Amino acid sequence: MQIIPFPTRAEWPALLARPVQSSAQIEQVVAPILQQVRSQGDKALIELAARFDKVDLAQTGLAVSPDELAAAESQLSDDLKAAIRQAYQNIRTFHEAQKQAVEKIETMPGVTCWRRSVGIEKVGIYIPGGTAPLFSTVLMLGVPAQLAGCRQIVLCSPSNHPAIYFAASLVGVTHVFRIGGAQAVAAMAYGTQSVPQVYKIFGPGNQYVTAAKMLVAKEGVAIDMPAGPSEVAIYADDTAVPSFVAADLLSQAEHGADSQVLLVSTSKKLVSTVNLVLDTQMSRLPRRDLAARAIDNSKAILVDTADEAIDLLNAYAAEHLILSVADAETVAERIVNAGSIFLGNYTPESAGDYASGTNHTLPTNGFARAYSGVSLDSFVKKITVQNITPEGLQVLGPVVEAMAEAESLEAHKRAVSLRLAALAEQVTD
Ligand code: HSO
Ligand code: ZN
Repeated sequence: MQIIPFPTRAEWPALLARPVQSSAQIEQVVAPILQQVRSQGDKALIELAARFDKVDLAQTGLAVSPDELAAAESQLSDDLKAAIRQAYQNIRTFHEAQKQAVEKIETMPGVTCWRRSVGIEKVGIYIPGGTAPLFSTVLMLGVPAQLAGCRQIVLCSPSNHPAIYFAASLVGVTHVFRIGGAQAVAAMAYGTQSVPQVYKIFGPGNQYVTAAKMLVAKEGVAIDMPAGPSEVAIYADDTAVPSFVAADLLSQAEHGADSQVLLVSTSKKLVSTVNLVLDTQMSRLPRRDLAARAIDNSKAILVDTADEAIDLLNAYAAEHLILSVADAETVAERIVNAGSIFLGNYTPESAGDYASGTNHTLPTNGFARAYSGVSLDSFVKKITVQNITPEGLQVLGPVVEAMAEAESLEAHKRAVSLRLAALAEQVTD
């Protein structure tokens, strides 16, 4: 891993920049796919699966049957099922606590306002195929959808891994389809003869899937967030255990050649030891080729002081931030830009990726400056409700009248004035 010793602040932006992804070309490929699915529905899905994935969906059917979903359980080891059930429970417990009781607020006497959370009726979850079957993502997206009370939860994945089906059953997914790629996003966005149309689409994917999500978002379908390559930043001092730090860097690097990892430290000794251990650990990984390519693009940055480290981490706005430093919790208080923070030597990112309870769908690419990760909120709309009594309108009405008049919106003013006049008449009657 490349070591950058003590860069100046002026050098930070270039050091922390993510590789630019040229989306225009990809959009040109994806737009006709969306169009084809929109106009031809299931027929297009079958044709595109044959062309891109070399699978015959006409033969298998687009939908995964309830029997096939139920059969997945018997194909998994008891240990894996127990682990998935525990993760499900922890994610559920953490997200359940995000529910807020409805609070009725009286802003003025007789003027009562409140907010009701309502689950988005129809949501779609995309789970990529690729080299790793991300069934953990089924839990991360399915659990909050289930808790939010989404009526239809549609899952599309080109992978038929039994753990994906088992997790889908646990979270109460209502429809599962064997569809992958941009065409899966199109199917959920527009609906086809078989696939129900949804209002919001979640989930990771390659550049084509991401481009498809961005395109349908322009047409009014909500999406979770624009997903870039996964990232981790680790801030470590001499209290950190080098082999743990190396393992955490590699756990992110093995996701893909475009993954981003960053090590920040005030300690030269720590950085050079991590670098050595990293090479040894990497050589033993089954996915070492992918990890090596990610590590090639990654940096270890030495800084002079803790304050500088914190400024640098806030400038980077990592998706995952591990603080392997003394008094990590106090340091964490000073972090204002990060998707999810992991404290101390015994909190690996993997814990959050799978099972501690927090969500692993997080803002990448610097989006953590302004976006949060997926939570229960991502699956609900908040509807405000208000109720004003006649007495309430008598105190609030003049405020509205004055403002409406000043905005030259006479009808707005009249909607109040007529009512105030009617109330005045009732009094004189
Ligand atoms: N680190 C990934 C999530 C994941 N890791 C799934 C393992 N499985 C993005 O947050
Ligand atoms: Zn991961």
